[in-house]
Amino acid sequence: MIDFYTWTTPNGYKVAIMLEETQLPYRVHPVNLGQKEQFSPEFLRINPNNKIPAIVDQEGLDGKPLSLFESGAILYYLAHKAGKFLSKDPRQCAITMQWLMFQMGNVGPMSGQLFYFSKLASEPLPTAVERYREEVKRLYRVMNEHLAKNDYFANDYSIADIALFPWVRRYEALEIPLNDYGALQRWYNQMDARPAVQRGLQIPKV
Ligand SMILES: N[C@@H](CCC(=O)N[C@@H](CS)C(=O)NCC(=O)O)C(=O)O
Repeated sequence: MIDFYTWTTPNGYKVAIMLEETQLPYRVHPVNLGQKEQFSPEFLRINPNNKIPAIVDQEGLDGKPLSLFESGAILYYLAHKAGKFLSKDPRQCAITMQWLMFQMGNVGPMSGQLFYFSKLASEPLPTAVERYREEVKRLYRVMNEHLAKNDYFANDYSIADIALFPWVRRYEALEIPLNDYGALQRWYNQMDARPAVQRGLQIPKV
């Protein structure tokens, strides 16, 4: 059994979608970020970095409990455990990890900063909004160009697609017209049509 600590945000949805896709047994523990539950001593024992998602796999891979945070590491672990969505071929595996890291190091943090400066910041900072909007648009162009030549980020549907989808799904909140990026829109529709993706987007139920 996998204990899954999450909330209704893109990094949480990545793991929720993966758990639904793999059908690994799990139970959900909502961590209400609005109520600052990520700072509770119980949760800090699981993730000292006070962020969701986190998991505790009670069996691990060797019968011993394994506690993990950082969504990219969790996706990698679950792919290994389920034997799904990460190719065993070293070349394909490296390409999948490249796009997973691209999400973790670029699309997630830059979209997060754009959302903060355009929607949440208490004082308007046009230079920050401009900087992050241009960077996010550049990242959309990179994804679009790749997907113009490839059905998915790696060869087949993988943890790279699962990591990127919940972030690209924020395009409206970021005021980026997705239909300016035809191939990315095609991929988005394909992802959105997957039943496990839709189920994952309902977790946690709040
Ligand atoms: N790099 C981390 C980022 C996790 C993250 O930023 N989580 C946000 C929600 S999407 C969070 O829990 N924020 C609460 C906080 O920073 O206090 C990952 O991919 O797991």
